Amino acid sequence: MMRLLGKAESINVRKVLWALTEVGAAYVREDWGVGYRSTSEPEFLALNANAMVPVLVDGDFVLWESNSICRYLANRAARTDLLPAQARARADVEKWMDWQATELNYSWRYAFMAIVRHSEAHQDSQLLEASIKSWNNNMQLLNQRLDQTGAYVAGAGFTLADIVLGLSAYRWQQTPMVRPSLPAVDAYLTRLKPRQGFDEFVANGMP
Ligand SMILES: N[C@@H](CCC(=O)N[C@@H](CS)C(=O)NCC(=O)O)C(=O)O
Repeated sequence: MMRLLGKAESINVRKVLWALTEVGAAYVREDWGVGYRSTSEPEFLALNANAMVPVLVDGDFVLWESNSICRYLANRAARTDLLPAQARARADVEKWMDWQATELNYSWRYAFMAIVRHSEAHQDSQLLEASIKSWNNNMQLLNQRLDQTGAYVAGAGFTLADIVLGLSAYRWQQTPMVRPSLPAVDAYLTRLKPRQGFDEFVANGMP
């Protein structure tokens, strides 16, 4: 059985938990990360020298980076609905996953650490304002894209891009800050709600 190392509160672990549910794979999860076993322990560092969760262990195969793990799980289960085989369709899904992991994630980090985590190291009002602005701008871009497709991020069907961006959209919606009204993002979260795993791993009260 596969092992997933990482605390259930982590947004990156939650991506993998939702992906595991979507593909119907059996797994055991172990609590690692801040508040649990330290990722600095040699046992963990031997699996991921980056000292970050999640890590997936599948037999003698070890993988880290949440989006890569999601892609591996879809490939392993031959789920071309989640990650298409056709080059262009696949590139569209991967583009949005990469955008989430880079542009979108960079934009929210400061604001989230300040507003939700109340981090003392993130209380500069100018940096906070800049982060909120950039986060909202990125979400506006997502809203525009969802307006175009009228359904999911990569088009008419649910894909891995919706796993990673569904979690991101929920975090944005749950963070108490000034937010523009983004009806397509709100409708998107409502559209995702019936999926197995959504209530448990996404809309579970943890931003
Ligand atoms: N790019 C990595 C980021 C992983 C990451 O930031 N993990 C955080 C939790 S969300 C972490 O491990 N923090 C250290 C800890 O909890 O010990 C991924 O997507 O997997």
